[in-house]
Amino acid sequence: MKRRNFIKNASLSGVGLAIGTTLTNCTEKASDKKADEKTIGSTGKGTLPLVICTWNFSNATAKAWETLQGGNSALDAIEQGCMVEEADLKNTTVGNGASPDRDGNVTLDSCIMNSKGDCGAVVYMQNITHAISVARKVMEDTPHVMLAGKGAEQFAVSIGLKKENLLTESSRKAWEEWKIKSEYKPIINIENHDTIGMLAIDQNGDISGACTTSGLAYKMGGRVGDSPIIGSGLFVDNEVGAAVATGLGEEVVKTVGSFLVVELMRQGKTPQDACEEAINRIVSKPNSNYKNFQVGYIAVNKNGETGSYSIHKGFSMTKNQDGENQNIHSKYLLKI
Ligand code: SD4
Repeated sequence: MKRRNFIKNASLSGVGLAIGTTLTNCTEKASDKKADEKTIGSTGKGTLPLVICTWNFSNATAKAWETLQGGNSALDAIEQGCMVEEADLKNTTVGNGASPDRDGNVTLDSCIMNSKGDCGAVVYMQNITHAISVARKVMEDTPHVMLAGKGAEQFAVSIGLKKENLLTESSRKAWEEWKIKSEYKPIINIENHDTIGMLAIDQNGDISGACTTSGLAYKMGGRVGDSPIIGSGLFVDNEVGAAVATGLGEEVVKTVGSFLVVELMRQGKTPQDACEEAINRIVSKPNSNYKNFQVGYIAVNKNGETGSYSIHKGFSMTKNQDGENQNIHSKYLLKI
C-alpha cells in the first residue's frame, strides 16, 4: 500500500534536496504484517500501554508492543521498535540500506529521550546500523548528550557494535543514477517509508521517545537534520507527553517543533491541536515556502491521547494499542 505525495521542492541554500529517497524499492516484505488503515485524523483516549510511530512502520510498532508485553520499559520498547527499521535493508531512509549523501556516504542521525528527561544523540555517524542503540548508550554511559561523526562511530565500536558498509547495491545504484544529473532540484517524494519517530507509554505510565534516520537523500556532506536534535526532532516530558517530527528538518529546527508541541500540550492543548499549532507556526513564518516541503508531527499526552498533523496530504501515524496496529491517516493543512 503506497501513498505518493507531497512535495516537489526543498530549496535550501540555493539547492534542492530530496526528502526520503527513491521509493520504488520500498515495498514491504511479504512477511510484513500490514497495519489496518483508518482514514481518521486524530484519535482520543486509549488504554495504556501504547506505542505510536511516524508513517506505516507496523513491524516496528509490533516489536515495540511485544517488548512492552515482556514487562519492559517504554525506553526498551522504542529502541527495539526503531531497530527493526534500522536493520531493514529495504528501508532506504533509516539505518542499513539508507540512501547516501551526494558523495555516496550513508550518514545517520538519531536521538532518544527517557521519562527522566535524559537524552542521547548521534549525528553524522557512518558504518553502524543501529544508531538508536548508540544514542541510548550516549545517554546512559557517557557524560554527554551528543556524539558526532568519527567520535560516534568509535564509541559505537567501543560498546561492541560492528562496523558495516551501509550502502546497499540498490541504494548505490540509485545514487549513481542521481549523479548523472546531480540536480539538487527537488523531487521530494515521500511515501509511507521515511524517518521513524516512535513514542511509547509503558505499564507504569512512563513515556520515552526515539527518532532515527539517514536524513535527506543526497544531502550535502556533513548535513545534520532535526531528527537527532532534542527539542526539534523529538521531545519527551513525562509529566505532559511527547512529540516527534518528520519532514524537512531545517523547518522543524527553526521552530524547535517537538518541544513546541509538548509545551502547547502543557498549556492544555490536545495532542491534535498542539500538532496543528506547531505546523501553523511553520507555515505562518514570513517567506515560508511551505507549499514545497512537508513536515509532520505526531504526539501523545500523559493520558494516552494522540494526534498527528502535517502540511501536505499523505502523512500517517501507526498506533499499537492492545497489540493491534492501526495506520491512521493524518489530517493536513493544504487541501489542494
Ligand atoms: C531530516 N527530518 O533529516 C529528517 C528527514 C525526514 O521526511 O524526516 N524526512 O530532515
